[in-house]
Amino acid sequence: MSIFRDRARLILIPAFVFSAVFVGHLLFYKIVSQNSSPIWWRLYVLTQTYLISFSLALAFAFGAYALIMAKGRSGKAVAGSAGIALLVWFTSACGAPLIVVGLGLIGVSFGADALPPWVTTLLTLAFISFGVYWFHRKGAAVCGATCCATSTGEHADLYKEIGLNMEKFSTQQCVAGDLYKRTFTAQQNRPAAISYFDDMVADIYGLRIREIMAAKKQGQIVVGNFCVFVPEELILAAGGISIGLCAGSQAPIADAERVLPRNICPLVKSAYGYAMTKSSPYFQVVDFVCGETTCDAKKKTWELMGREISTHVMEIPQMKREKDRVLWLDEIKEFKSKLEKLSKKKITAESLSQAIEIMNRKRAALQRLNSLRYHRPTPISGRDALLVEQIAFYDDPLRFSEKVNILCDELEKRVQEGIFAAPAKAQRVMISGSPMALPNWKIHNLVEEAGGIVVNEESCVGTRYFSDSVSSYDHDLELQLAALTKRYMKINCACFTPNQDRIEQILKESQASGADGIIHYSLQFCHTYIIEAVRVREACEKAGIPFLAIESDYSTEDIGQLQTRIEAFLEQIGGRK
Ligand code: BJ8
Repeated sequence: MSIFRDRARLILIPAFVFSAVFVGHLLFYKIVSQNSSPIWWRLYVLTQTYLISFSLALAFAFGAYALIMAKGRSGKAVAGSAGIALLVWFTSACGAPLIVVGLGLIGVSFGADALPPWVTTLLTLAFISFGVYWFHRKGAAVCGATCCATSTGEHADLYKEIGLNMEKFSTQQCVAGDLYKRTFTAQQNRPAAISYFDDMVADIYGLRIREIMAAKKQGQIVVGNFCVFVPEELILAAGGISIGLCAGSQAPIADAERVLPRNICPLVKSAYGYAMTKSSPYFQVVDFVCGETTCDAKKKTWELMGREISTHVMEIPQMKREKDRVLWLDEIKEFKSKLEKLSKKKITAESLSQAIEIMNRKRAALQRLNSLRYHRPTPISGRDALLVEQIAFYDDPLRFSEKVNILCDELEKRVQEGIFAAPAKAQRVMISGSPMALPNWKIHNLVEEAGGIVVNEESCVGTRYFSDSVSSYDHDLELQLAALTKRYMKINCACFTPNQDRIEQILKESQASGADGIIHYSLQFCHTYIIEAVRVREACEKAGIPFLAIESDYSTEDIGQLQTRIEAFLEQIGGRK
């Protein structure tokens, strides 16, 4: 009877504490979701992480205490139990250590009947260690806690080596982790092959950075860039690694605004904030960054960026005449020389041909994924497709292409089996405009939470990045450089004038993707896209395509207002069908 009572206590006390925390957590979420201020979200993430962890550990301590006292065990056993509870709390600051505590409880429960306290303690410790390890390695993507203290701890040696500002980094990643959880894991019926990309995001500041550091030690150079105009082929041909450094996070903006004016585009502020606070592992591992002159915000920021990191600037023409093509070819050649000097490697026709082949393969995989989205109904959500497109800027290009093709194989099968990401009646939306750098998932989230589905991005994380291939010309370097120039000059960024090609491209993609309407997305203060939206609207009106122009930053402040506008837009599209 007494054993039964003790065991009941063991279960009931933790269950009661856990339920109380769970209900409190839901109430808090309710308050926070109605109040979108970033401070509230930050508070929510912090309490979620620490309160739940601490409460579960406390529950564990109660249970263990109750059991050990009931069995007449020594004070040492009780102290051991409390110590374990603290360890659970300390090591599982991930926010969801239920499995860890569960294993610990089983250890105590079984051990206490037959074994001496020190064996029980050791067993429990082993269970907990295994639980923490398992949870962190396999479960991080599930909980979305890219931020967790354990993750930071696991790579502490690496971060020390690259001189990362740990204080800034930890707080910034906690916010991103929670955002990831809300955006992706809430979705139903995701393709299994998306798990590679989930895992990649979950450890985006860990394994990939380790890989890059290992490559650097072998003599490879690492080049950061901010624009799809920078020819990645040349970086690869010089034996280098190319990393997209455009930033989509609100977290470093407050720091950036201590230097930069507030009224410039958040992409620039976010990237500069990471560089100046040394809080992004990617900025810490690059040998130099390559900026460009697409807009005023960027070109003036490079002057300041140069104080933090070695910076090379490419002059991107603003028109597409023959003399502009000549200028761009010249810029490409200068970039090539810069890479050769740094890498101490000559770029040859052969190495460039291989690099062109790698990039073409990557583009073909992304094109394949995009064309699968055009199926009605679509087999993959816009959020998942966007995630893949964003990871394209970080991952190893060959491995990335292989994983995208595996995903496409699965999607083709889903289409045959009739498994889709949204019902056929869901409103299909194409997003056009400014790039959405990781972790900017705001608009996709709002559209898909409101019942629509995003089927295409006419942007630099979308079709502008992977639309055209480069002709290879195996043995002639000059012809290869001319082919690169030609391919990159086809990118229709709003920085060009006139830019009729972009308008035509938008209409073409809208038709191909079967979009029911277009949302034109401009980053706040991005004058080129905001102004060009006028012409896109006119073209859409003429073609009878429903159109909505949105201007937004990375904060959560306009979410309520955007939600209302997007819901009304989807209703408008729905009514026309
Ligand atoms: S080719 S879109 S990646 S410049 S930074 S222009 S959003 S104000 S990013 Fe871009 Fe190259 Fe063009 Fe593409 Fe506007 Fe911000 Fe400037 Fe921007």
